[in-house]
Amino acid sequence: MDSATLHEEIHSFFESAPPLKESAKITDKLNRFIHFDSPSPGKGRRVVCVTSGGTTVPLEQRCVRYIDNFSSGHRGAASTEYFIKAGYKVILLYRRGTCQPYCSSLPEDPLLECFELADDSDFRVRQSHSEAVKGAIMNHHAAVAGGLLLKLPFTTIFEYLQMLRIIASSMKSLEYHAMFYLAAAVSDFYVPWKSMAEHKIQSASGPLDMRLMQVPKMLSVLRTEWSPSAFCISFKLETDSKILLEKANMALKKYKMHSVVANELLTRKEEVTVVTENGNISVRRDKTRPGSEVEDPLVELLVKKHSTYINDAIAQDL
Ligand code: 9Z3
Repeated sequence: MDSATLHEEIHSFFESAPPLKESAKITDKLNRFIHFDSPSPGKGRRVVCVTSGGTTVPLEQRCVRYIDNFSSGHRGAASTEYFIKAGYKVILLYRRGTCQPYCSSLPEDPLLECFELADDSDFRVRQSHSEAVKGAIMNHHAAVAGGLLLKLPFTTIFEYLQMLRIIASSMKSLEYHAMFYLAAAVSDFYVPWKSMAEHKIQSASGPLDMRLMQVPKMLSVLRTEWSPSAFCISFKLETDSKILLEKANMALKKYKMHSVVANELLTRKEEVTVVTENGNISVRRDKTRPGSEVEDPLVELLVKKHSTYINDAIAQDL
C-alpha cells in the first residue's frame, strides 16, 4: 500500500471514530506526568509507553456484542514493574479489567477474598493475605506518588488508537528518551462507526452477514510521524511456530521497528525471541528461580538496547 492510501485510511478511521471522552483531560494528565510530576523531571528522563490487554471491536453503537482480542494483560503489567525498577517513568495504556502492576500475588477477587468483617461496622485484611496486600499497596503507592506510573484505561479499538496517538504526540518532545513497548493485542478488523448498527442487532433477522474493514496499521505512522525519534518495540503473536519468526521479521522491516518481540501463545510465559536487524535473541524465564518471569530478562535486554540507541543518537548529534 502506498503512503497516500495509508494516510487516507488512517484519516478516515479517526474521522469516523466516536470522539474520545475527556481527551483534553488525558492530554493534560500526560503533559503533567511527562514533564512535571516527578522529583527529577527533565528531558533526560526515560519514559516508556507500555500497552497491554486486548482491544474490542463493537458490533453495535449501543454495544451489546463485541469481538475481543486475547490478552490477559500479564505481560504489560509485569513489564511495567520491571521498567519502573530500571528507572523509567511508565505510561500504562491498558484494557479495563486486565492484570495490573503489583497485583500478581493478590487473589483474583481481592476485595472479597483479602478482607473480612471485623465486626458489624468494620473490616480488616485477612491475616493470610496481609503481606501480599501490604506489598501491593506500598509498591503501587510508591510508583504513583513518585511520578513513575500513569495508568490510562481503554476498551475499544477506537479508544486505544486515539489514546496511543495522544500519548505519542505528548512523548514526541522526549525524542530518543521515549520508548514504546506495544504488548497490547490489537484488532486487525473492525466495523466503522458510521456503518455500525445503532441498536442491538436482532436475531430474528436471520444469520448475521457482516463486513469487517481492516484496521489501518498505525505502527508506521507512530514511527515516522507521531513520535519519530522514539525507540519502538512491537510484539508479534502467532499460534503456529513455523511462521512466527518470518512474520516478526516482516513486521520489523515493514514498520521500521527497532525490535519485534516474537511469542507463541502457548509458550509466551516461558520464552520469547527478540528479533532485530542484527539477528535474533532468545530470552527465557530463569526456571531455577521460583516465581521468575520472562519479562525480567526481556526488559533488561530492551533497556540495554535503548541505552545504546540513546548513546548512538547523542554521538550523531555531536
Ligand atoms: C503480544 O504478543 C503479547 O505478548 C501477548 C501477551 C498478548 C501474547 P498476556 O497479555 O499475553 O500476558 O496474556 N502482544 C501483541 C499481539 C498483537 O496484536 N500484535 C500485532 C500482530 O501480531 C502487532 S501490533 O499483528
